[in-house]
Amino acid sequence: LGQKGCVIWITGLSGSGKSTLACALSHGLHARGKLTYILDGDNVRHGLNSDLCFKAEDRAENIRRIGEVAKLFADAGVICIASLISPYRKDRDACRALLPEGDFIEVFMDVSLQVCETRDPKGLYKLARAGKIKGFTGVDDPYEPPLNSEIVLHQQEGMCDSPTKLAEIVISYLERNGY
Ligand code: GGZ
Repeated sequence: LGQKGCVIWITGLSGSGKSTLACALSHGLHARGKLTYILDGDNVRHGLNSDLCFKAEDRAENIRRIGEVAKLFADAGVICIASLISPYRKDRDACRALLPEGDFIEVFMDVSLQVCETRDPKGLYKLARAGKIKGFTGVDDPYEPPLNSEIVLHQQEGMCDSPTKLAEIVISYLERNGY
């Protein structure tokens, strides 16, 4: 294969652009002849993790399983892109600890709650504010921002870089680090 596997772990609030970045990243890497696989929280919750809901211990288990599966892909030489809110630092760090030093690359989508809520692509914040979804991250459930992410992608209202541009930032990190 001639390719070193790794895990790119994209964390951030709902609506921060995790899945969009995962997609753009995957396209950009394919164009460079790399093999990738996306594990998206929202998708994996329909299959492997369909027994889990959004209480803290279920989120922890969702993250743990995705971390373990991501590790298997990385072992196989694939660049595995995991995109899920993963609100708890402890759970993210446990996934990091599964991989050899350097092979877990955390990408923090640093987008304020206000911006995510303005975007509200699926109308979920609106439902959460109306009390129709309980325990929604950022509204009435916690999000612990990473303290030492390898990559932080800031996005402010009205100043959004295109997904391709954000993906290029991650790809140049990978290239600089031999992936
Ligand atoms: C947060 C929720 C919730 C609650 C449903 N809190 O933006 P989306 O819609 O498409 O992605 C979110 C997804 C979150 O799943 P994750 O597996 O990424 O979460 S975690 O890492 O915390 O396990 C959102 C939708 O599911 N969603 N209810 N209560 N997001």
